[in-house]
Parts: sequence; C-alpha cells; structure tokens
Amino acid sequence: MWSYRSADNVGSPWLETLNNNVGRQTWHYDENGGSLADRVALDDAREKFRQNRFKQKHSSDIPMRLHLAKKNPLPTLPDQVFVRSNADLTPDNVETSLTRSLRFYSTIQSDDGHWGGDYGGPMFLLPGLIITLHVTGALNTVLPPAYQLEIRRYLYNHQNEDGGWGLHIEGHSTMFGSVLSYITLRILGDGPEGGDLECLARGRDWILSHGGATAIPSWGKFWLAVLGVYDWRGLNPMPPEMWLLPYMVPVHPARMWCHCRMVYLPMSYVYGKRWTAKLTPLVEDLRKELFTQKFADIDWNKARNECAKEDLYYPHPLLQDILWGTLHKVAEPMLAHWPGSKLREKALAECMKHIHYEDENTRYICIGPVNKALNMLSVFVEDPNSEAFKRHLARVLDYMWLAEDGMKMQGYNGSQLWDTAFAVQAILSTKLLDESRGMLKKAHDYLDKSQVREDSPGNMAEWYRHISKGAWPFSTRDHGWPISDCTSEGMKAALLLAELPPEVVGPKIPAERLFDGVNVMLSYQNSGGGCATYEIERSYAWLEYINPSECFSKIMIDYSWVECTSACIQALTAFHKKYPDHRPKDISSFIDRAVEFLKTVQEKDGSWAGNWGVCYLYGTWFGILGLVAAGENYSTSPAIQNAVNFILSKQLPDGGWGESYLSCQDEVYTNLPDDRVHVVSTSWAMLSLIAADQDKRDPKPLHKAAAVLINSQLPNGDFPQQEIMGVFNKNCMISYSAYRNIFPIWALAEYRREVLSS
Ligand code: LAN
Repeated sequence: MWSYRSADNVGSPWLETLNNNVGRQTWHYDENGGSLADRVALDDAREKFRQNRFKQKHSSDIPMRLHLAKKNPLPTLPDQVFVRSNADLTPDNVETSLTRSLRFYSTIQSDDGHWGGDYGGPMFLLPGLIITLHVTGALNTVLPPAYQLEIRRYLYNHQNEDGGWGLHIEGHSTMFGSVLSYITLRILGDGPEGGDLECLARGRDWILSHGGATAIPSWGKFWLAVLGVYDWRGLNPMPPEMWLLPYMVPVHPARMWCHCRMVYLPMSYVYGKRWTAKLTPLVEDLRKELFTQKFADIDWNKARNECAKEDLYYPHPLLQDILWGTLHKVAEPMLAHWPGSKLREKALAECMKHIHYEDENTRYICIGPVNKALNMLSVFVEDPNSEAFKRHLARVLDYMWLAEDGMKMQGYNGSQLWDTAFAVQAILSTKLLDESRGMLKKAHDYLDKSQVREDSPGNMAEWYRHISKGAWPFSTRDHGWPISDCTSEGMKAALLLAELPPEVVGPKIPAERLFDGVNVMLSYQNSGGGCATYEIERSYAWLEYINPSECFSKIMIDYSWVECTSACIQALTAFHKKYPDHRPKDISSFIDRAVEFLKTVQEKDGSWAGNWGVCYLYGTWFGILGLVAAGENYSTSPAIQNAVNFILSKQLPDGGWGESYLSCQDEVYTNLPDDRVHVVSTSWAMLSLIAADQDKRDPKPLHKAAAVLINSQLPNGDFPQQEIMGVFNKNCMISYSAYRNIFPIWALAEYRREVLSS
C-alpha cells in the first residue's frame, strides 16, 4: 500500500537539508501496509479515473486524501446547505459552508504544516528522468517495481483517444509527448505491441503517421540522442562556449531567464561531449520502431530543423535557422579538433563548475524538473562514481507524486510554500479562528521554517545569482531559489499571522527577517517598474528570436509580469502599514512605478493576461488587487472600472465563470467546453469583483457566484477537482491542486464579510 510522508529523510545519508526536510514530500510503498479496505478504496478511485479519463483528465489527489484521512479523521460536519434562492444566502449558511470547508481542509494538512498536492500536468518531464535513470543504471534502485507500475499506469491513463500523448495532460497529441511517453513505456518493460489496450501499437501509429521521431522538437531530439535513438548530427548546436563569452554580450547565458539557462547549461555540457548510452537491443529496436525510414538512411542535417506541426507553437524565425546552420557547419567541426577542442574542454569545465554550484545550492533538488534530470546525467557523465551522482539519486523522490491516475514527475519539487501562503490568507479571511487555530499554527511554523535565510555562497556576481536572504521560495527552503511573488505572498501571510496572539498561532517571525524580505522585494524592480520572477531583467526581449524551443514562448529572459508586480505591491503596502518607518521612501517610489507598470500592461478590454494561471481571470485578479492595494478604487480608477466590466462580461448564465486553458495559448478569453463553470475561475472573479466594491453597485453577480460555489461543495466539505488551472511559457499547463480548496474558501469568506455584512 502507498503512503505519503512529509519531511521524510529517505535517501540519507546522501541527503542534505537546512531544516530537517520540512516541506519535503515523498511517496512510499509497503507491500504489506494498509488494510483490505484501503486497497479497495484506492483501486476504486483508480478504476473511476480510468473509466472517465477522456472526460476528466485531471486526477483528484485521492491517494493523499485517503492516506491523510486515516491519520486525521474528518470531524463531524454541520449539515450541508444548498442555495436554491437568494433567501438562502444568509451569513449563517455561508458560515456553515465555510466551516465544512475548513474542517475538511484541516484533514489534508501535512504534519509539517504545509498542504501537499499534485504539482504534475506536463507530460515531457517524466521521460527525461526515466531515460536518465535508465542510461545510468539506477532505475531499479531509485524507482523499484511498484513505482514503475504506477508510472506505466500514468502513461496509459494519459494517452489521448487518437493514440498520442500531449505536452500536458489536457493537451492535444504532440510528437514530443508521444515519442517520449512511448520510449518511457518501452524502457519500463512494455513490448512494442504491449501496454494497456494496445497502448504502444496505437502510440506508434500516431508517431509514424505524423512524420516519425525526426519531427520531435529539439528538447526531445536531445533525449533521443542521449539514449542512442537519434544522431547528435541531427541537433542544432548548443555550444557550451557561450559560457565563456564576456557578460557584456547580451546573449550570454547568464543574462537569460534562470530556467532557460539552467536547462541549456547541462544540455550544452552533454551536447559538447556528444555523450550517448551504450547500444542495447532495446535501442536497436527503438531505432526501427520510431522512424518512417531506415535509421541508416535518415538525413540528419535535414532532421535538425524538423518539427511536427502539432508541436510547433513557436516556429523558428529564419535568423535562427541561419545561425544554427552556420554554427553547425562551421563552428562545431572546428571545435571537434585541436586547437578548437582545447576551447571546448575549457567551456565544458566552465559548465560543470556551474552545474555543481546549482546542485550544491539546491541540495541536489535543482531549480526545476528539467535541469534536475539533466544535471544528474551530467555529473554521471563526468564521473559515474561521484558523490554528486549519489546525492542526486537521493533527491529523485522529491519530484514524484502519486495520484489515482498513477505516478508522475512534478513541475517542481512541489508548490508547498505558495499554497500554504495562500491557504493562510484564505483561512484568515474566514475569521473562523476557533475552527482554524490548529491549522494556522502549523502553517505559520511552515512559513517560518521555509524562509530562505542566506544568500548563495561565494561571490554572487561570479555565479550570476540574485540575493536570496529573506526571500520565500515556491516550494521548500532546501530548494532555496528566491522568487518575487513567493516572497510577497509569504510576507503577506506572515504579516497577517503576526496580528494574532502568539499563543494562538505561534511566535511571530522576527522583524529583522521581514526587513530582509522587503529588501529582496525592493531589489526586484525592473526599469519599467515591473517585477520578474527570480531575478531582474538582464537582457532584451529580442533574444526571443533565438529561442530554440519550439513549444514554449517567452522563455529567454525574465520578463516583468502582472502577477509578480502586483504581489510585491500588495506585500509592500501591507508591510508599510505595520512598519511605517522602515524604508518608506524606497517603498513608495517602488509602488508608484509598479502601478505605472500595471497600467501599461493592461489589455484594451480591461483585462490583464495572466502568465502563471489561467489566464485572464487570474491576471485580472492580480491587476485589480495591485491597484487596490496601492490605494486606487473603482470610482477613481478607469483601469479598475474596465477590469470590472471585463470580468462581468464573462459571467456565465449559470452564475459562475469557467476559463479554458486555451486562453493561454491562443491569447483570447475562452470558456470551458459547454460553458461549464469552474470553482477556481469563479473564485478569482469573485475576489476581484469584491476587491473592486462590486457589492456597493450591484451585488447580484456576486450572489449568483456564491451560490455556485456553495452548491459545488462535496458532501465531505471538499471541492471538486475540475480542469487544470496553471500554466507556464504560454503553452504548457500545470496543476495547482490546492486551488480547489483555497480559492472557494477565500472567495466565500470575502463574500460573507464584505457582501453580506454590508
Ligand atoms: C513556476 C512555478 C512557480 C511560478 C509562480 C511563483 C507561481 C509564478 O507566479 C512565477 C513563475 C513561477 C516561479 C514558475 C515559473 C516556471 C516554472 C518554474 C513553474 C511553472 C514551475 C515549472 C516551470 C518550469 C519552467 C518547468 C520546466 C520547463 C522549462 C520550459 C524549463
């Protein structure tokens, strides 16, 4: 039976931690664990998911719920209320609904105070990990058979009806998803005709009828070359020598978005070495299975620029093809032989230096799932017996998540801090302290222990690092990368908790540490007034011309975003109210410029396009909250008026809102199929409208929306998991599984306080 643990130390003695692994989430299998009833409940959930898998592609985190329900049984709940007419929308009824939500929510809090949850969604992550573990011979040690079975289940479940796999769980089939998922299943032991319901044969049909594996996007070409199912000559160059350029040059990798540079760093190391795994019978078979022509006949030079149309979100501009062509034909041959090879060696050593630095400073978690696998491969290529490799293996489980759809690799080592910071704000907004004191105390402890307490070691400029002392990360302190809006949300939650007596919610975070947090936020402002994610903008948007990834856009530099900017405004204004004497001038000039930025990025129709959540409702929520925090309001601010009109115009006849992920990739507001409502979209819309005083003008839209939320509640106080609500780089969706609880609680709490009491 499977069990979920938080703050576990599995992987010792190769595991390092700064705070006893607080926030770490791992899944464990014990053949003899659990009762018959537990197994039946889990199997039941799996079967339901499978039956429904083409309709409801997002799993509902049932294994975590089942597991935690055993430790924390659900308290008695007041009878469920349903809203049939406006007369049912009384403060008492809303309170009942909130009490039920809070009681349920307390049962799924992890022991260490954070809320765990599925942070999967992308389908291209797991294969990189499995290929790495396979070629390094570590697969069976790190992911024993029970894990492998769950991974296969996951891939069967997420095969689309047409036989292919998408970039993410809800997406149409792509070559990237299909080839990599197919290979993963083959590595995990399925034969070419095998798998669930002839999964592999159907997958192969999809691949071959869409041009075969030469049409996989560049990141896929990379993994195939590592495995030996593709020739390195079929890849566009990723010269490690870029790292030897002077920093002044705008295309220096250190000036790129940290996720982009941290992915291309190990990729260029492995590319520079042209490292390929041993030729095995499996590799020989795959060479026969995946291409529309004989492997020996493939024109690799042509294959460099091939990409299936299903995958092509960001087509290469001509400039790129010329650039890669020249590097490929002129530079690479020179670097392969003396004296050019000397330069290559030097560049590879430089890359390895940065790989080790990243590994050590994230305790081998790495900034994200892609460079986790790549760095692990790189240190193995450098030295298969290295301590670094062992430490990497000890951190693989940090990325694995089990749900009823199987086991997946997550988009980060979790979203612990982010969810916990929002959860605290939502819970506090209910004002139901007696219901929530236990939860809040534990969550407070999590916030306290997860703040980053130090800058990266050494000369930060030499390592191209931004300050991090005082920041909050997205996940755990051991991960440690600072982020502007995570720092802000962490700060907002900490400030709110500090208003309550320490006997109730635990000790306050000391002022000095909040000052450090403020210092981090202030350091994030770009010249245009906005804030980016982890660093300040270091280069120019035209770098996007050389964005080589066909499936993602806006990855080259760290741009300013509405979400990050608004979160900083909100946190700094909240901080300023409590500590008016701390850097007041810096804070007020920051806010003035940040507000200007928000206004410049507002769309003509009044919305803001969100970049990390779906999409216009998420962005507009941040836009409005930022302006309101800075002191603007509906009657004086046309920006707010337009945003409100935008939101109202998207309300569905049922009274809720439901925004589809297609809004992100197509950049136009799109409803969910059949105009379905979504509890998270509905909550974002409500929170925005309430912040803009909609109740003073016309509360009807809010009443209708509150009814939708209340009536959506499940009998146990939980809310349903509906469509995926997170996104990155415009085109890839990612799960924020905690949102289904956090945002309905928050929206109903604000509704009760602001709308029903007025
Ligand atoms: C994340 C997760 C957190 C997220 C928020 C803090 C929510 C956001 O407001 C700012 C951006 C940030 C930090 C973010 C950026 C992109 C990430 C890191 C991710 C969505 C998690 C996974 C994704 C990463 C890029 C996935 C790997 C793929 C590549 C294209 C490198």
